[in-house]
Parts: sequence; structure tokens; C-alpha cells
Amino acid sequence: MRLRVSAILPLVLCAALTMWAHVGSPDVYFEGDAGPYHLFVTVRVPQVIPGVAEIRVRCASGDVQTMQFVSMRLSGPGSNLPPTPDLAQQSREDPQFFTGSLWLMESGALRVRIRVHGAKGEGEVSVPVPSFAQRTLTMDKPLKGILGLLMLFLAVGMVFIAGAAVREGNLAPGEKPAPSKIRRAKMVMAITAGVVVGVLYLGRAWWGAEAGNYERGVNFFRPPVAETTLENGNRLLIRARGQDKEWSNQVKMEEVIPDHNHLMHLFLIRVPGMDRLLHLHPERIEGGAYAEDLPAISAGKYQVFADVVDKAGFPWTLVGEVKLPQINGKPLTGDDSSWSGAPLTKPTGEASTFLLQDGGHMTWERTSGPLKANTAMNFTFSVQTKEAKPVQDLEPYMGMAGHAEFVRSDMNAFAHVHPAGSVAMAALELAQAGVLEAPPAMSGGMAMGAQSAEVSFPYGFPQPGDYRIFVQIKRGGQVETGVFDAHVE
Ligand SMILES: [Cu+2]
Repeated sequence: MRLRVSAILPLVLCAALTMWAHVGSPDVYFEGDAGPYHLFVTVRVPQVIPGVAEIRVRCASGDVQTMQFVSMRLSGPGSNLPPTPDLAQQSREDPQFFTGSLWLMESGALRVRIRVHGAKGEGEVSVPVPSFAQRTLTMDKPLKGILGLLMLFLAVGMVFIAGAAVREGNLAPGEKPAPSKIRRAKMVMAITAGVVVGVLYLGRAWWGAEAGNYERGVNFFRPPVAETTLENGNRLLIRARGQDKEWSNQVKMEEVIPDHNHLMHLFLIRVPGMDRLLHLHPERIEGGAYAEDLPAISAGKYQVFADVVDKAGFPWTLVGEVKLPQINGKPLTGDDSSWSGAPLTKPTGEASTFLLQDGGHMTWERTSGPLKANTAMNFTFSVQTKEAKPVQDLEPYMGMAGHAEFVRSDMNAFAHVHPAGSVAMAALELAQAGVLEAPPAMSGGMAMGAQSAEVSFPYGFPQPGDYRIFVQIKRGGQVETGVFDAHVE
């Protein structure tokens, strides 16, 4: 019987192997340098763990000869003991394009190390990959039926084989079994049946326990709930509650690490129209809670997304909703910013220009035609002065050329993206520990942003639907927010 259970297990696992600080946007997009080589990396994470991640890398230059991928832990034990790397496959039609697949064997903060060899020598970069099971895949009915029948056949077969062995085991050819042997055979069959039922029962219990563990793992990595309370009229308190009991034992809100200058990036988006956005940075207070004295806010229901990165480098987005009254509040300070304007419209699908609050413009430099889900793209936005000239004075905003928030109209997808991609910047910095020569994680965005009138974000919409993209840049000490609506097929 034990044989039976273990024979079924691999089949079930096969059926299961067919796919976050972000919400509903698990794939990782990254743009950056591996030594002298500029890379654009997409990691499609599996829905179940263990599972296979697909990696695609486009090189900016044609001088890359070979590329190797390996996955390992982002930090802590084992993070500098990589297994043997896999050689990436170079596309025949497009030699600047490399692909490969990697097994992700465990959940948590992992990284994919990419080692490049080419005409300019060696280069290396590590891309942080949050690895977690997104759901439990179910077995399909026909397979369930076949396996059930096989199990029944084997179970019944076992009983009859035991009976036959006792009854006819040492008979000479043509000899009839004695009545005593027939009686013993019946008894043995009854005992075997009991044992078979017992083993099946234990197998089922074991299976149930395993499935329960897996389910708890899936819940563990669901976005934690942002529990909010409003104190003294304008002080917003935020506490995280995991979807699994174990969460708060393992992820300590007292120990989150700073991610581009702040422990928490809090986004309040008025729903349903997404006509107000606040991007705030609450301070940590006693007991792992976070607090912010709110600026002026118009009344309404607000969606809460709060990004933090835990000490292992795993990015979490707390998700919640809060009803706020009209708040007169304090003026915005530091890196805090806000925007208000028109609600989400039916997107046109053409390049669009947005009037900024300072009278300048932001233009989404997009190719016309439909936007497709799960397609890696470079979202490029240019900024013009009131006189329609390219601006000369973009300055870093929290160390980067820009920050973009991609939000689906039903709030089921949210990603806070930078010129380096959808990876959390704090995790990216952790990931570079021990690479050949650590490239400054933020260089791309900052250096370009300081001179250029453009900012671009590598990303891909995770699912079809309507999205609003908030693009935040800084000019003359002021944060400006460009807002673009997109329909994705
Ligand atoms: Cu940001």
C-alpha cells in the first residue's frame, strides 16, 4: 500500500507543476548593468513552489557570448553557496536575446544571479526574486478518476493475492485446496482488507496534512492586511496583519529595512475613480505600527497600499481600505507628495500628454496599438516645460529619476516601479552582496534622470484590464505627478 501512495505522489506533483511587494503582479522586471553589459531581465515566477521560473534577458549590446543563471537565497545562510549555474540559451534569430529556466525550490527572498561573459570580459548582476506559491493547483477530474480506479484495483488486488497465496501457494498441479486452507485464506483476506483500509486511511491523513501545510504556505505569502485607525482627526496608524497566524512570528514590522530612504511607502488612492493619490512615508512607532500625520485630504474611501521590505529582503505590500473625512491637515513635507485630478477614463490607446501642476507636460512615449498583458515593455515618459521644450532640470526624487505606480481599476494589481524595474530597491542592494564587482544599484535611473528629460520604467501589465499609471518626478524641488490611463488586452 505504501507503494501505492508513493506511486500517486509524483503524478500529483506533475499535475501541480503547470504558476510579490506587489499585489497581483508577481513577475520580476529589471533593467541594469552586469559589469560592462546593460541588461533587460524578465523573470516569470512559477505559480507553485517548487516550480520553474522562466528567465529572459535582452542585452543592449551585441558583444555578449555566454550567460549563466543560478538561483539562490537573497540573504542569510546559503546566500553565497550557489549550486551549479545553468547555461542560458542564446536565440538564433536574435543573438542579443538569452533565455533559460530555473527551479525555485523554496519560498522566500531569492535572487537570480546572472553571469555574463563577452568581448568586454565578465560581468555579474543579481536580480531579487520573491518566491512563493500563489495558489494550490487542483487535480483535474479525469486524472482523479483514473488514479481512483487504479487505487481501487490495487487495493482489491492485494486482498485477493494474499488470499490466493495462502489457499493455493503450495499446491501441486491439479490438486484441490483443502477446506482448512480455504478457511485460512478467508481469514487472511479479511485481515489484509483491514490492513489495506488502515494504510489507505493513514495515507489520506498524511496527504491531508501535507495539503494543509501547503495551503498555509500560500496564505502566508498573501498580501498582509493594512489595519488602519484615525487618531486625533488626522493621525493615521497602520498595523500589518498577516493572512496566516505564523506571519507575524516570522515577519517583524519592527525589523523592516529602509527602501529608498523610507521604511514604508504608503499610497492612498481614492476609489473608485482613482482621482486622488497620496504618496506618504509613515514613521515607525511603538510595537511595529506606523503613523503619519495626514496632509489635506478630501473625504472619501481610499485604497491603502503600503510597501515594506523585511530584513531578509522580501518585499511586502500591505493592502487595506480606509474611509477618511475631509482633513485639513499639515502641509506636505519631505518626500511626501499628492495629486488630485480627473477620475479614470476609457483609455484611447494613443500617445498621450498630461498637463502637470506646474504648467509643464508629461508625455507617454508609446507605440500605438493595443497593450498586451504579460509583455515586458519600457514605459518611457518625457517631460516638457510650459513652452513645450524638453526640461533640463529633472532632479532625483528619493534617489531615482522617477517612481511609477501601476494600479488596476479593481485594485487587484498594484506595482511600485522604478527605472531599475519592479524589484524592491532595498532587495536589489542586498542582492548585490558578493557579486564580481558590485554595480551601484540605482546608477541607471539617477545618472540618466539628472540630465535627461525622460524617465523610463521596465514593466509588464500582469493581467488584462484598465490601469492608471501614476508617474512621479521632481523638478525645482517640487514633485510632479503625471497620470495616464491604459487599457490592456
Ligand atoms: Cu519609489
